[in-house]
Amino acid sequence: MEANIVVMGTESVGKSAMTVRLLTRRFIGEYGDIESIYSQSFIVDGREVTLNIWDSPYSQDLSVETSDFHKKIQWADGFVLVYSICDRASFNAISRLVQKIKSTRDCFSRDKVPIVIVGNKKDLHHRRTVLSEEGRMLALSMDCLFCEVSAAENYHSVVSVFNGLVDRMKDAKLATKRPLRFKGIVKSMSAVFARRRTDSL
Ligand SMILES: Nc1nc2c(ncn2[C@@H]2O[C@H](COP(=O)(O)OP(=O)(O)OP(=O)(O)O)[C@@H](O)[C@H]2O)c(=O)[nH]1
Ligand SMILES: [Mg+2]
Repeated sequence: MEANIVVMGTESVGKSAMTVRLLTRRFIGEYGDIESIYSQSFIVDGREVTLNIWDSPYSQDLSVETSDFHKKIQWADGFVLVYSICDRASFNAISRLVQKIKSTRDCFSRDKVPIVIVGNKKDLHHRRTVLSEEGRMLALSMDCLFCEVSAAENYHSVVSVFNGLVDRMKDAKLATKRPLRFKGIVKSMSAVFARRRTDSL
């Protein structure tokens, strides 16, 4: 069983921090400009589950119909769209990104697209410029999940983002009555991560 997840959002919102936190439980502070697809396998109920997570630095080209953007959209089973609660522009970019993903996906399939919108850097509450309620309302209006997290301070909140997304991906497959690729994944990703794993980082 395998699921492809793309992490997107504008510059320095914490895409790499969240990805690395999920895969290693650690927050290392600086992440550079590395573009990677990280694959991590877990043994769940005796079966192997692999999450392939594509993390890349923000590129202005997202606004253009680039082949790279299309490649990502086609490849993904689900999307993690990140903004920073201290960066209004990063929040404003999210709705356009959702629209672009949905319109691009419509060309390929009629499936409901599993998306989670994430407000990161919750620990910087004294610098907050985007209210929780704004994030929640945006997600509701675009039929996406919503979470606020701190990749810097909280591992479990990051796990819950991916946990929610995996649930959504399962629902999407069920709704379209396509073969269920995620059958057997336990509800709690914390339980998954507590088990034996093969790190690729
Ligand atoms: N305080 C705080 N800082 C964070 C958090 N997450 C990330 N950062 C910091 O924000 C900066 C950018 O984090 P990255 O993970 O590199 O951001 P990114 O979205 O991957 O950026 P690009 O790859 O350049 O697009 C780094 O200095 C991180 O240490 C968080 O939850 N809280
Ligand atoms: Mg990055």
